[in-house]
Formats: sequence, C-alpha cells, structure tokens
Amino acid sequence: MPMVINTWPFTNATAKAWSVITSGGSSLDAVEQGCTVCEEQQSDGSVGFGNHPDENGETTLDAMIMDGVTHDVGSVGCLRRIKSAISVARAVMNYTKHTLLVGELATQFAKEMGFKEETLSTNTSIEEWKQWKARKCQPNFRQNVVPDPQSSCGPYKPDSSNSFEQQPRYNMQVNQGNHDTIGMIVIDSAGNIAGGTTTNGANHKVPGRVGDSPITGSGCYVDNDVGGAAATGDGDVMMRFLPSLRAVENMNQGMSPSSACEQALAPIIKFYPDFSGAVIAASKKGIYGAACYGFQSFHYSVYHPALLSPQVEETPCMKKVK
Ligand code: SD4
Repeated sequence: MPMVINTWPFTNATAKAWSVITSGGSSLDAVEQGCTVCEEQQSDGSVGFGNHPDENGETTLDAMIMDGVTHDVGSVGCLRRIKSAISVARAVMNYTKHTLLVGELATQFAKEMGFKEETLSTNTSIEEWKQWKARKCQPNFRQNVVPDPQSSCGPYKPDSSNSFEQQPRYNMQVNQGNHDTIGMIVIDSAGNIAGGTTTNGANHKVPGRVGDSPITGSGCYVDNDVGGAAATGDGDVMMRFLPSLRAVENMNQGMSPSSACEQALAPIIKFYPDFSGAVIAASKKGIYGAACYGFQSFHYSVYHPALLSPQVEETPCMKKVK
C-alpha cells in the first residue's frame, strides 16, 4: 500500500511526497521533494537555512536519503552555504560511490554538481546567536573545560583537574524547537521504500558537529523486504544506538511498528534516562506506528489511500524513568 509518514506535523511535506507517488513518481523522488518543502519553509526553525546557529553563528545542515531497493545511501553532514541539503545528499548517492560527505568539502562537491552557494544565515539566526551570546552562551554542549561552560562563553580549554564527568544533557524538551527534524518514509505504488532526513541540527552546537540525521541506521533506515524507520530528538545520544536500524530489525523479527519503535528506544533509555527522542516506523505493508520518550507526546504526519488529506497523529510517550 502506498503511504507517506514523517516526523512532526509537517503536513506540507507529507502532501508533497504523496502527490509525487500518486502521480507515478518514485519513493526516492517523493522523499527528496517532500523534505525539500520543509527546507524551503524552514519548518519549525529546525529544518533548512536561517536557524539553529552554531557557536560561531553559522547554520549548517545534515541530511540523508536511502533507497530500500538497492540499499544505496547518500548523506551530508555539517554542509555549509548550500540550502538544499536533501538534494545534495541525493547527489552524493547518484554521483559518487561514497555514502557521507561533510563540511567545507561537501560544499565544494555540491558546487561542482551545480548547487548554488549562498549564506544560510538570516536576521533570525543572527539575532538568535546574539541573544545566546548575551546569555553567556547558555545553554551549550561543552563539558569538562575551562572557563566553566555553564556560566561562560569560550574559547575553552580542557580542564585538566576534571575527571571527564558526563554532565546532564541539554534538555530538548525545555528548549522547544530544538528537536523538529524531518524524517520521512515513503512507500510508492510499486512497493518500493525510501527514507530520508534533513535538519539544521542542534541549536548552538559546537562547530563541526554532525548529528544522527545523516547517519545510516540512526536518522533513518529502510529495507524493501521489511519497511522503514526514522528518528528525531537528541541526536548525539541517539546515534550511539542506531534506533532506526533497530526498529526495522525489530519489525523483521515480527514486532508491530509501534512495539518495534518502543524497543528501539529502550536501550537508549537504559543508558540515558534523561534523553528525549522519537522513532516512526512503517512496515512494507503500510502499517505504521511510533514511540517517543522524554516529551509528553509526539506528533507525526501520515498520508495513505484511506485519507483525503495528510493527517497528524499523536502518540503518548513512554513513561520517564528519571
Ligand atoms: C540532531 N536529531 O541533529 C537532530 C535534532 C533534531 O529531531 O531535531 N532531531 O541531533
């Protein structure tokens, strides 16, 4: 059954992807064009240009696209000065034998492939960055450095007196708007499955940071024989567990999509009870579900033949263990 499912209430992206597959397009085209809508509309400030500046005030982008038929993947991490990250990811898949290109040299590749170089900063992102500087760079992602990152901006140096303690995590729920990456799974009329993600990552990240979204098996994973899954949330933690791969493997073992997502999050909760994130999954038959942790509830968007327009569904999150 053809269908589209994506994280968060980004129904314009859902509708675009659906229009692609219902007019005969492939699931890969649908993922690319659907995610592009979010990049252009700067959905919730978490996708595309002009938001979530890093410590230096620059916005950089992470994206991936995966083909469930061939298992081919293209990804970009920390992409600079190119707006259409999902299309650059597709270009990595189409025009190289690599999987992931990062940073300035990913930009160079994109330019060679004909993408336009332009700033990803806007008045909004510059203002956001200035306010963060005025708040003494709070919150941030540093730990075990001097000066104390909980009260000072950098430049930082290692704190040699410190024993590398893990500091409490940056709470993505408190910092609303820091977690709305789009992850999308599409099944087209031929039954072919594709998935993708695109995001500007974590607000005030350390320059050079790449999150979970462009990592195969973490941000997204698809397998035509089983289904697909995509994740959103605290990527620095999530990418240590490959939750999308786990969700697809769980479905392969016979779990329902919802249980597969819950069980994909369980190992993360065991180690990081203060993390927040969500996973969506769809089986190759178009049965879908989601699970979340650390938010009160989680919204995702779906479109399938029984609907006349994209629908937002809500799932309550698993109980916090801490
Ligand atoms: C990241 N996972 O870069 C992303 C952030 C996000 O929904 O918003 N995810 O960590």
